[in-house]
Amino acid sequence: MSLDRPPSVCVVGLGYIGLPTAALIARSGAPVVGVDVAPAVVDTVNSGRIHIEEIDLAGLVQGVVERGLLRAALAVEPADVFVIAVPTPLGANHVPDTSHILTAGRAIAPVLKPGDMVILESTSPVGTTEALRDLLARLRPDLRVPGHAGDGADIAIAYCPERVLPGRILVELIDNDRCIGGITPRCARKALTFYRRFVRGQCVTTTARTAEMVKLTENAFRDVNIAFANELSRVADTTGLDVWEVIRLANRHPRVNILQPGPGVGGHCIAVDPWFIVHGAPDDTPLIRAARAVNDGKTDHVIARATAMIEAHPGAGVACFGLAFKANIDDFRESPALKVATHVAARFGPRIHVVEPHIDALPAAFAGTGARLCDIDRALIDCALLIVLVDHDVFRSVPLDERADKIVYDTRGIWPDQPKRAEGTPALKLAG
Ligand code: SAJ
Repeated sequence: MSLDRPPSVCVVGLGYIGLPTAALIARSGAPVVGVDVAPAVVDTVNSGRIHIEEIDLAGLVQGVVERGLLRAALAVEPADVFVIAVPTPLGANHVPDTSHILTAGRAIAPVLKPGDMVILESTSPVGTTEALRDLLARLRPDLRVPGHAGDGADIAIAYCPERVLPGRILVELIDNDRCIGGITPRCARKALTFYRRFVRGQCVTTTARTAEMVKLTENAFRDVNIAFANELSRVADTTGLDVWEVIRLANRHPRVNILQPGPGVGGHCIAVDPWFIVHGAPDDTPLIRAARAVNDGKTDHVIARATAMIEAHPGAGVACFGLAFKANIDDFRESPALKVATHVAARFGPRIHVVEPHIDALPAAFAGTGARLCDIDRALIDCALLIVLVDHDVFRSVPLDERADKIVYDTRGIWPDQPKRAEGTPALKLAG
């Protein structure tokens, strides 16, 4: 890879991270081939369109495709830099599945040449980048790989995780600091030079193993913090306290920053990544395991309280507000809200009205339950019981006069002004 002309780049995996990353690299002037296993994804991108929902991504992709800087393909092509951004799901028994990374490595190996660089971005168990290095060494014994050949290596290999939030991906890919882990310091430096093409945040170099652990640490920390908030919400349920007020006031301490309770932890990151650490150190991670159990247990707790509330008001219409795994997005992966709503729909059927602004038909999980999808205005008219499962902005905006007489189970604390009933009457507003 020469320093004067832009490197040619091959991004393997055009998902939530790969496609925005490929588009930003292309916009920096480096020609990019984006590779994906799904022909529909390849066709969509080559037509200048996108297959995922992300703010500002459609215009960016259309622009770089029209300028001939981004092209999608089904097969890996020769390039100076290869970026692997493929899924790393959890397999059975919470065992990380890195098979997609190794498949990408096998696809890259035949087209590798001296001077090339391979960067792994997928969230990975510690040691995965070295395993990728060893795979490339086995497949290409003619190439000297880093860590096996001192600084005389023919190729560079690095690990650089992303830390973006859906809905802010393009902003955060540019502005967030990047932790860049090299198999050797020379690899890290070479990767840093590459990321400087489109990253404005601080680029900090370290070892590949450290960078792998940094990514897992960030998400495991968040999971433990959320678990603490969820445990506080259960204590509040038992003691009749308002957990939202307790956390809001505790966080006024200059060194306290407790996150928010919810109906559990969803998505394909926070609920998944902690298990990568547990898998690597099963006897040393009781806290991380416990946090996972608390967060998953919170969903069961919400199901039990919602069920009790519905049973205590026979015949009343019930509105479930939200199915997505977090606010203001349309992603339902591992969504605790979806688990709660489908559970009460299976139990109470036609009484259940689902309000989810990001869809126009109920997911298949509701088939046969009799539950219906309805808009927020209809739900506020037809339903006496409101269960808030997602903190979409549109739900926050419901004024008190439209819900003052409702019985509310607010698992997200979006309506702090919801009146509390005097002792002895059914709880008007359950804590979390
Ligand atoms: N949640 C709570 N309470 C909170 C915050 C979140 O219950 O106070 C829940 C959300 O409702 C959701 C889940 O946790 O169900 C995950 O939400 P999230 O806000 O953590 O969103 P993710 O998973 O999309 O993004 C996280 C981010 N990691 C950190 O903030 C440390 C993001 O920066 C990562 O890039 C992303 O994981 C990832 O891809 O790893």
